[in-house]
Amino acid sequence: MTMTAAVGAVVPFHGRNMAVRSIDTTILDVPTRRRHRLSSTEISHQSVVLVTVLLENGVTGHGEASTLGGPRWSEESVEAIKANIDTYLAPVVVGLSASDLELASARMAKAAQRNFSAKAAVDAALIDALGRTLDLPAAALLGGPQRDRFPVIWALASGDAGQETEEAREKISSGTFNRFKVKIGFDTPQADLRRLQALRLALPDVDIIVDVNQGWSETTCLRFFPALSELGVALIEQPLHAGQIGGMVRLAARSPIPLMLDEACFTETETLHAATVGAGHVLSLKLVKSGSVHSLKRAAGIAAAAGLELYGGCLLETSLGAAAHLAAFATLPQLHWGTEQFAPQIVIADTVVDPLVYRDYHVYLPKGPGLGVTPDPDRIKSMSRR
Ligand code: MUC
Ligand code: MG
Repeated sequence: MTMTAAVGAVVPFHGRNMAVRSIDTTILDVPTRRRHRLSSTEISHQSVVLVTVLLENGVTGHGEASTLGGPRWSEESVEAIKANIDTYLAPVVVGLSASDLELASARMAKAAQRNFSAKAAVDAALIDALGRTLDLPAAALLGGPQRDRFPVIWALASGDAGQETEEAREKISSGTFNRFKVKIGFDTPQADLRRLQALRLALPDVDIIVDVNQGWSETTCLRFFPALSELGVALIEQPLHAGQIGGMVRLAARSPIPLMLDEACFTETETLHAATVGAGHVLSLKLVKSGSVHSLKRAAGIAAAAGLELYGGCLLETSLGAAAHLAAFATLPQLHWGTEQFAPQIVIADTVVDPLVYRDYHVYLPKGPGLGVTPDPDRIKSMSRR
């Protein structure tokens, strides 16, 4: 047998025959409790792609590909994710063992540029199937958990300070969330500031961070950061366009508030560059940016080595996608800012029978095998796009 033929050959793992027989995709339209606004788009329901991997041993694994409002937050839409998995990614993964995670990633990288949400969902489904076959939680397969619960952040994003105050108070009194991320950048900076002032007045003691989603110019930042600082804003996420790394470097050097990199850092290379030149102080980690849990862990390592702090990001995943993030986040040596995996609480009906648990202002890592959550067939059927 030649070396080339050996690479990727299907070798049953301990006789468990974990070869991938098929990969299926379904677009789900998941209703949300309220409108969610950000500078680039707004949604009143969340759409995701459910990825189902079936192994030769009969075990199934699931992953979730998330996007936000079509190809607006990033270039991926659910329609494109489905088409690209069906046409380009599934064919290069079928036949591999579910344990061939790095090989599957390498093949997917060759088959399609970027498309990180699509790739991450296939990766998560393989991990789920692997964990279910071996009766091990995903975090155990990824290096072992260092924490089993995470301080959790809720996003205030209706744009109406009155509604947001009420929502925040309800989260605090129910013991679910007491730290908040306010989405800004979809109104004028003056209106953003008035809204933040109203929120600070109503919620004097809570941690507030803001996410501008690339909505401000450097000049606007210079003018308005001091006011954000006076309001006690703890972190400013991606104020400038993702490509304006030079501007982020200049702002980071003089900002009174730490800056978080989000849309500017998808790949490990982008993360290395931004971290090296000093374009921010914190990195938001998301599977939709990394394309696999192993790549997310490498990005976390690069950022941490350069002195950045880490934040567990989201793209409004339901419990299925959130569980994949928590498995990866659990294994990191440090996760300084906790996580914003709040979306299982913003959807009217979750995709799984056993949604994530939110208690004592923490979200808990599921304990079961694989991702530790199980899709609800009836809900999946009712949410499936025809
Ligand atoms: C983002 O840019 O962080 C995550 C939470 C939220 O409210 O929006 C998303 C995307
Ligand atoms: Mg963001």
